[in-house]
Amino acid sequence: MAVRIADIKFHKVEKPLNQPFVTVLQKVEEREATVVVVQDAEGQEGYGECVAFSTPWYTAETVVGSRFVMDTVLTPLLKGQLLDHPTDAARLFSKVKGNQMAKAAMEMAVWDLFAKQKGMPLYEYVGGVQSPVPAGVVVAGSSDQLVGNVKAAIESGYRRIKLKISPATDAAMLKKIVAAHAEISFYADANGSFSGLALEELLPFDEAGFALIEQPYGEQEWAAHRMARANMKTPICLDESIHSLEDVQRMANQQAGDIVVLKMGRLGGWAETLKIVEFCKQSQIEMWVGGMIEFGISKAHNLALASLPEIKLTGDFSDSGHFWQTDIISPEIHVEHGEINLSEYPGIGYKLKI
Ligand code: OSB
Ligand code: MG
Repeated sequence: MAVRIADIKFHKVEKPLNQPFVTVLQKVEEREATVVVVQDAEGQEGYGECVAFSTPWYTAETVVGSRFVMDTVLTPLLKGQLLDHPTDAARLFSKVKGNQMAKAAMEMAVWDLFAKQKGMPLYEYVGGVQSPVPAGVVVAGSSDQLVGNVKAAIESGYRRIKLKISPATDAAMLKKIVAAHAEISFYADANGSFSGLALEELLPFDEAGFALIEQPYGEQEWAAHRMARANMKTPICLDESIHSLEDVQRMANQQAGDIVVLKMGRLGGWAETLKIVEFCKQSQIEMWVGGMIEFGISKAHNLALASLPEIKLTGDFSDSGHFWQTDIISPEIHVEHGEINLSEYPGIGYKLKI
């Protein structure tokens, strides 16, 4: 079944967060994103969301830069094309360097459209089986807010909580929080804030009881991550370091990590991500799906990814209401008893509401 990409449209979205999201990297108070709509000849629509931030604090891409690339570089490559398979989109984009978030937004919209043409939920179209998907939330901010925020998350039903850490974090206090909630799986995310020359700064966090520690060192600090992995009992998980299958292979070859965070925006879309899932399955590397303060279009794609049987660890899946007063999809995404039911409608299964 071939799909003609007859038209491509973009919508700018901008919303304040319910609460400022404060990490060592950035204070985010407002989120901008670009929604991509691809249309086939019959006017059926596929949706993607570009997850680049307003400024380049997490990856090098930005809202304005990614829009430029989507408009002037990627649209001419995709518009009017007759695609036999959704992987054709990534192939058409392959001569463009970098710009994974821009590519992913458009490529993911194409996957949604193919699933809709087949009349299948996207999660089934990609081979997913797990519904509901377990929910997971991130708790950031200063240490005096931490205890209360963790308590609130548990009361909302979350069974997996990610805490942001940095060298300034009191590891002994986190150890107490983790010990007080034996039924909860706690992850720690450092966003590369530790110095690769000072393993001793990180070691106190090895005693805190985290299920994993995410990205203690910078994106390119493979040797430091290898050192941490060799000297710690807590599994080391890489987020910012992973831009492609090649990076996952490097992690494996250099024994620089145990676990990979999958983010389709950072990886350029479904095609590259599915290659990584296959490699990790063969190499027995565990995976989970990460979030980036996303709106519902992106989250719906992420939920479909998390439904794959190879993905065993709980990802960043919070309720639409966690970050937003109102999300951009209908219905919104809801956490019930610590889980999210996947939509059974074709494609991502949510309507765009902007
Ligand atoms: O490092 O995982 C990260 C948000 C923006 C950019 C990077 C990260 C994050 C988060 C938020 O941790 C997770 C979420 O959206 O639920
Ligand atoms: Mg992270």
